[in-house]
Amino acid sequence: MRMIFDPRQSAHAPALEMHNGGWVAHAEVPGRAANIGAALGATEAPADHGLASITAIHDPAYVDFLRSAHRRWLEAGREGDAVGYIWPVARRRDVQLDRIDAMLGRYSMDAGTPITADTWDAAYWAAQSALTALDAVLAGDRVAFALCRPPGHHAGADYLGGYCYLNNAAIAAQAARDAGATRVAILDVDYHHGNGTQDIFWNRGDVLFASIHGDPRIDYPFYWGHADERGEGAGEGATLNLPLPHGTAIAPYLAALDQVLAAIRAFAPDMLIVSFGADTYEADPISHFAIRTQDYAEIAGAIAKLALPSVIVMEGGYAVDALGANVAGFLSGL
Ligand code: OKP
Ligand code: ZN
Repeated sequence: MRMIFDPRQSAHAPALEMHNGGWVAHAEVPGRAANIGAALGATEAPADHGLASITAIHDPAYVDFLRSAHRRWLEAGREGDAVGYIWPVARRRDVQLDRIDAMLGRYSMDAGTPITADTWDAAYWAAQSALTALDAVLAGDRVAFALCRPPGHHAGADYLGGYCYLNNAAIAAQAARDAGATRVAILDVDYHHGNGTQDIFWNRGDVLFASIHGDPRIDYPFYWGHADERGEGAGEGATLNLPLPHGTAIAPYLAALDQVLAAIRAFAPDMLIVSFGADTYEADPISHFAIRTQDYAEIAGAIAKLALPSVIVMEGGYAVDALGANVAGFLSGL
């Protein structure tokens, strides 16, 4: 299996995130990719597909913001990482401002996703890794792995959040459509709901978004991922959410996965994108499922039975020491 990663993805290293009322060390660390890379052996660098595949998903004004935010932060006399402290209340009129603090609010959903001097490059190359894994599958490989870091599934068309800046899975799904796939399914098995991916494809019937995740009534990202969210317009029924309770172990997890896989089969896609997070792991420091290292191959085995050309895109997983083994276990089951 080809495994794609660019060393420039490692330069992004935000210092702090707002967590439960205080600033704590950021959980989405470069060591995550290092641990995965060590477990997988050699990875290959992505090809540069340019900006067009990114702006096919993301608002160009948001992309400009991402590229310029840290410079604007420094120009405003600040130091360290750029992070917002004010957000427009939902449905507030869209005032266009270029003050960095206003822009951070306009283009973010939380205070856990700082922008460093290296964030744009890292996010750009993570997206290129996803696009290069897609190339492998379009060229006939049954499966390829993009070691995306930073992750992507919380990022919307015009907002960052949840450690995510560019939505790697959505960018790959759109590129697959543009390369001729008629229907694309995105299966999100990160612990957290992929709100950005859901938002991006909410009104579209050509991309199915199906997710199993911690119940958003009690878990981040709270405002998305409830069982009654099913898409709208042409996208009605092309969003599927299965929230599960804290403590979910492999048996009920596989039962939920069976439901989701049946929906994917019924959708009859030409291509599968998997947003894979290993934060369903029992010892994950910020999540609450009870999946064991040996379970990941079984989860992947069930997914592999779809027998679809598949791009695996890395999302979360914060138990850094076990991350490589969990990812390697998952990929072995494919
Ligand atoms: C990113 B991914 C706030 C903690 C919430 C955000 C979690 C982002 C997870 N007290 N942190 O889906 O793994
Ligand atoms: Zn997650």
